[in-house]
Amino acid sequence: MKDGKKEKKLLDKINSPKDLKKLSLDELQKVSDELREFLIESVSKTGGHFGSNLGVVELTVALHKVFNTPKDLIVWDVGHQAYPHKIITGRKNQLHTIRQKGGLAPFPKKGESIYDTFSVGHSSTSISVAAGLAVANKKNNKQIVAVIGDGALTGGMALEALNHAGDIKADMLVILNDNKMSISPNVGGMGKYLTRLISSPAYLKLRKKGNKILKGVPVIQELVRRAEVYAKGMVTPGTMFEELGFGYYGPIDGHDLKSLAEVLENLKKVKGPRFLHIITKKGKGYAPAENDKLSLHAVKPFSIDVEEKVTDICPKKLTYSKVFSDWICDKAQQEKKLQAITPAMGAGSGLEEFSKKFSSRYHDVGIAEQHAMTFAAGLAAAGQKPVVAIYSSFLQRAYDQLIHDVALENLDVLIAIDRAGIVGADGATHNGSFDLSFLRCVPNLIVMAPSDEDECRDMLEAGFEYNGPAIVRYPRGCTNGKYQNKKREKIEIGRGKILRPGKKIAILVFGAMLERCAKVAEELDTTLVNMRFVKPLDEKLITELAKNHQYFITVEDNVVMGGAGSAVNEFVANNNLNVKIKNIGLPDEFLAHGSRDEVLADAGLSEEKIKEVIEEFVK
Ligand SMILES: Cc1ncc(C[n+]2csc(CCOP(=O)(O)OP(=O)(O)O)c2C)c(N)n1
Repeated sequence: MKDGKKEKKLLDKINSPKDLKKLSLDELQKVSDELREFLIESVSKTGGHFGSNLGVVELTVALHKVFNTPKDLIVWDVGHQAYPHKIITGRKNQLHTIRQKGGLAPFPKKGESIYDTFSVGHSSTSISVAAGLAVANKKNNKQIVAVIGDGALTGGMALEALNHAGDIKADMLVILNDNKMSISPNVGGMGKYLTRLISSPAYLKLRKKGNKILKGVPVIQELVRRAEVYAKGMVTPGTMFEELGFGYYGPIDGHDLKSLAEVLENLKKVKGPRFLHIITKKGKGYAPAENDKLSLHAVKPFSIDVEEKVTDICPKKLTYSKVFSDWICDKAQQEKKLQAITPAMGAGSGLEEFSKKFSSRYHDVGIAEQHAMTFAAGLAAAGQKPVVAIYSSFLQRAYDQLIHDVALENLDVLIAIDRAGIVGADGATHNGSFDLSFLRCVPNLIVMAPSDEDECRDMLEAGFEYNGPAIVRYPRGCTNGKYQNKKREKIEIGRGKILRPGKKIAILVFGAMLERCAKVAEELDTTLVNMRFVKPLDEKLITELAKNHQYFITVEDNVVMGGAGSAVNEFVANNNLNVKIKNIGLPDEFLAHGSRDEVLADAGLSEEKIKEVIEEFVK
């Protein structure tokens, strides 16, 4: 405070990266500190991604100081760490709207800002995108930078891209932000390799010499010398990246702003594929996030002063993930061949307890959905009983593996799909809007959609006992709150259930929209059917219903195109059944972020909208 007035913050004067250019390194350090403070304050009120953003504050400031954005192109991998980037690129005053309806997108989004080079959300894409941009940069007048985490580097795509970009000598810089964490601690040989790089005596020796790079004189000669040294294979650090065709630099401290700025400035002058390894701390600057990196990867609103953990998002009800967690722990007790697989989403998928109780049968394979699926196929081929826990939108990555390696061989794999349908705040990249469409056309699969938690558990059981590939797809978040550990029901494969008899109209519901449809059915006095199976479809039930109903209304939280309702349409048309059909489901568009209920309502899946559509249709 000066003269009783609040001192004006430097950060308040940063409305675009241009404003950073005029500042000294000391001032930039001050901007970083203020940015971190602002971030903590803002995310504590809104919730959102947290630890990763705290970890890249200095890197983001240095990048925008050194590079000439938006002409130079920065591609963020996943993009969950792009809040500081949003703040510096003119969106500070909107940060409080992030992830909310009409507010800033959860990840970089092309239409949102000229500084957002590419829309992201899914992992391990940045090096491919950057390679494409580099090849297209014919005038060679732009700097292209990909920023990728050590978690994202475990994704196959990232490695495929390194392999290619090095080979074609793409003029680009890859910055590896190594914090030893994915959402959970990072897994696998790549992480161990990176650790070895940092701690090897050869590296430590080289680092002393390499300090010259930081001093910058004579920069180019030094870099050329190092490149020659590497080329001759005389030093080990960086070997893998060097072998792939990248000049490897680092590791350096990613919180040391001055060094970062100098190294980036120097690397700007080097041509070809460059790989800079920086070391950061996830959660940097907020002790609870530093200490509990997993829980504070993404947060609900919280009180800054209280060291609280992220509590269950459904305090009074269970989440579907918890239902899965309970089921799989119970089942693993009885069934020793059960093996659980997650592509880096153990906590989110409800496998934390399993990982502690059955560690030898728990497989976090890294951010590697394709491998997760085919690894499960291998286990099943050897007589094990694999359960792949996967988010709907990430399953998109493993589609060929599901078809070619699991379904074609009719292997006994249970796929538990979490976050099916609308996810809410994570938005379009994370919505599980397509799974029913892309799954129901695959031979040998059975596809179940539970309408509540009891059914979810019973279906998991049925899918596990079924001898072949089985899918159970359930939504994000809270269940209906009825889980009573009631007597378990044996789910009959391919059979739906009439829940309420009515007149003229039958509402055929697939999955989580059942509860809202039950109210509509009551109000309009319609028949209500819990279809349970998208595949095999209960054709017998549909044939029976067609005899005494004029109208079918199908409801699902999947795109209408090719979805569960389409399966009913096909059956009705092919069998010349005398009913008129209306399909209610998600529209043919990418639905933006908002709360789950807001997005569902906008898509026409609120009780009111469903009722309105039915009334209009049967008028
Ligand atoms: C294809 C895909 N799988 C899983 C995820 C979920 N996910 C988001 S961030 C993240 C961890 C990324 O770790 P890292 O790249 O090391 O970044 P950090 O969070 O440590 O900064 C994961 C698994 C995703 N976004 N995309």
